[in-house]
Amino acid sequence: MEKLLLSILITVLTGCSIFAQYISEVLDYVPAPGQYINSTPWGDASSAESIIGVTNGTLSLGAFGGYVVFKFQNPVQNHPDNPFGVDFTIFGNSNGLAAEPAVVYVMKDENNNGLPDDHWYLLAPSDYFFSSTIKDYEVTYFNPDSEIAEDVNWTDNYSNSGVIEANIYHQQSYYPLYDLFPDIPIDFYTLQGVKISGEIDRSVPSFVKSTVRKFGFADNQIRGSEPFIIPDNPYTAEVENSGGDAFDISWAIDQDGNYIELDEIHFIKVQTAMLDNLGWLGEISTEITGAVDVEPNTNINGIEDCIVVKELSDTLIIGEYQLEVFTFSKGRLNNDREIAWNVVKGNAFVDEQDVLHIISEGEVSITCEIVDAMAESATINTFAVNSSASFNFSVKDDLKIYPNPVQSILAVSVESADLVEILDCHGRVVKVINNYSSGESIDVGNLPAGLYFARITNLGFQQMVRLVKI
Ligand SMILES: [Ca+2]
Ligand SMILES: [Ca+2]
Ligand SMILES: [Ca+2]
Ligand SMILES: [Ca+2]
Repeated sequence: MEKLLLSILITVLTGCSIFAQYISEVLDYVPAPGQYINSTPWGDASSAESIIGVTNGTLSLGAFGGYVVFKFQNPVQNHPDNPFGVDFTIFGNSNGLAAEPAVVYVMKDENNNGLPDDHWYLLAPSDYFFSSTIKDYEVTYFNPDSEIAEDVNWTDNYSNSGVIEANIYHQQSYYPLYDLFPDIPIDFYTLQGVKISGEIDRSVPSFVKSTVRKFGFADNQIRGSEPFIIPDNPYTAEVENSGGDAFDISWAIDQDGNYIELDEIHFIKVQTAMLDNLGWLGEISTEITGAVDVEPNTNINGIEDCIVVKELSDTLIIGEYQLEVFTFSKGRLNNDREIAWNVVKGNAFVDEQDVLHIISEGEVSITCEIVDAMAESATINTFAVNSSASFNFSVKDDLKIYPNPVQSILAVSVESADLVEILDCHGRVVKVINNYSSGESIDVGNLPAGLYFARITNLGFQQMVRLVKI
């Protein structure tokens, strides 16, 4: 009789799924500098504790590289019956307009000592395969030694430098204070991880937007509604079920980028993945409010294929542009799928090598879909112009060419580059420099005056910078 009662009780309890598993312990919190750091409630030592047991905590990770490590009471299962393959959800405070993406790593306690001293595996996000993603990025932040807000200087391992800008809304020091973070060196410290580049729309200064990424990032998607144990489908744009950011342990890759099989994980690390700013909103810094372990539920199904296209700048010179497109099955790269491009608006076409040819000025809107699959199509929008007069290009701040404008000799602020190309305003390559090394002179004296681009390729990472020849 007792046994029967017990089994009925268990059935009722699991049927109701009332045992949501929340974060049980935060094991490490190392923020990067940021406007919320050293202040309550988002950036002091108690902020780390605020995400335990809830979904409405307040924890800022600061700018690029800042991270938190946490665990649940029980390991998180990579259960085959979890909806959409999703094993856990992390909640942030994204409103769908200002994504502040963080990448997520998982660890299995392989040596069974209860400590996160084993291997971290990255859950490869949708943007992992873009040429602009840097997998070994390192930033060193320098303490301005000020009790009030002051710009924090940084340098990176690609010879770039910049600042985390102080703003008028947050007046405390942005560099982690020794009293609150005694483990962070006082003078400077280095954070390393995966850096992604997302487009920031600054066209309306009072309304700066950071594009929401497709899947695999924290502080990216809007939250939904309870019960939080039923996750969003990460392969659809719509916010389903709990919303927030859904993660599948099966996205884990090893150091060589190969997918690995993990049956369960014990530790999760969330790390800010962008180094950029949102105008008056300040630097991009991930916020975390909690996390929930997902439970198996075979009644919930949805599409599991997805296509991801790298966005273009919001304004482009008429010319040719290599597009980057990747297809996924259950979030794992599966690039053998047949795809189809469709120009919805504008005088343009995409060739068989996925090169976009823009013929004339105006709005350009293109979609791409997987042929013969249930998957949402991807859309890219841009605006084509044909003269420098109407061209408003925001140069990415982590790469410089100088002098600019240039009369004859220019150089690129990188230690080295596999390839530097100069393109004219029609997208034609007019000069090529292989194996560029730091300080090397590039002679453009013989080019007609006008607008050009420098395209720098290094370690598979590519960037375009506008160049004016006078
Ligand atoms: Ca899974
Ligand atoms: Ca946020
Ligand atoms: Ca361990
Ligand atoms: Ca969704």
